[in-house]
Amino acid sequence: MFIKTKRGWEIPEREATPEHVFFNRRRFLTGTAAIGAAAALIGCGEDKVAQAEAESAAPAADDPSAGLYPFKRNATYTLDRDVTAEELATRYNNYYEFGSSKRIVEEAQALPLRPWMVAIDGMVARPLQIGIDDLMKQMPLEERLYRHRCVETWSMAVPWSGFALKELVKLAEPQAGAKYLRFETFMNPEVAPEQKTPWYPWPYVEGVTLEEATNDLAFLVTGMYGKPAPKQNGAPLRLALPWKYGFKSAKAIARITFTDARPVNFWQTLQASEYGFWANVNPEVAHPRWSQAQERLLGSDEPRPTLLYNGYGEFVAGLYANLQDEKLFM
Ligand SMILES: Nc1nc2c(c(=O)[nH]1)N[C@H]1C(S)=C(S)[C@@H](COP(=O)(O)O)O[C@H]1N2
Ligand SMILES: [Mo]
Repeated sequence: MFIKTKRGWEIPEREATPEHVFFNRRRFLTGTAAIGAAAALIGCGEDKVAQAEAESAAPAADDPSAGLYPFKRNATYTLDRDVTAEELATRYNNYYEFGSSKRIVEEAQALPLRPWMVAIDGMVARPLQIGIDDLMKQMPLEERLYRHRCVETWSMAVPWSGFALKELVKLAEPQAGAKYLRFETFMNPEVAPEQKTPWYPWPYVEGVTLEEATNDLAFLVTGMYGKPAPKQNGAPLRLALPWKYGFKSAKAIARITFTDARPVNFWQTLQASEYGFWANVNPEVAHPRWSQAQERLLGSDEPRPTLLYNGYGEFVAGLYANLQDEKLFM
């Protein structure tokens, strides 16, 4: 964040990184990591950085799922805007395990994707440990065009590949008392050194209600742009909850726990006054530090109006009809 490699489509850093504003100060006071990273960048021209990223961002040639792509597109989900250029959607990321800047492509390549076990446990008929490739074999694979809206106000539109979360719920056979799903990202400080920092509540945790999880729109992502997802976008398994702010869409999921206790998510643990459990997109409910009325698509400098539920009200508004006392929009 100290050295800015400016590109036309980038949102000014002061607008684009508010999620971690509080914590950077502490990081600055306590650590020299950021200074080291900045020094490394000084010695490295933009072209070289771009080239290194291009080489490292391609899905691994030996990915055993590569032959399954592309998946058939589900025509139910259509966009009101162009699909974001792949180059932008796969180079401008939030992935705090690998750093708090938007340029973590190179760092993320350290994550090994196989073997990748997903634990499905808690209040289910039979707790399960399943490899990602076995899981994909059992799921109806499809492609969906979804909008994505980060709480920081940038947005994109992506062709995600994967399967409906409700299909995994079926596989898991939740017990009668299960009310929530809790998602946990991998924990491995050796490959994700940021996980050694004490001021973040690792591992990254997210959660939804069982009712949200079985809504048609809730999607588990394995790929994007007709290929396995690159590591920086959350391979081999991430969420896409397009009616919620982007932080709900946890990356690199290693555990899914069915529970009767509402999960406390990563950002809520850090700053409960700014980030809650529901985090549904609403242009009229401002974040405490900025307005949510508008957003900016990656690749465009034009602000455009934010949509209630990010434009997915017809699918999800009914989930919240009886929850008006909850803080649904933060
Ligand atoms: N494990 C993990 N998942 C995460 C994050 C993160 O830092 N770690 N960032 C979230 C945020 S704030 C956003 S906006 C999206 C960004 O996804 P993208 O990099 O594919 O655009 O991932 C979400 N999932
Ligand atoms: Mo975000």
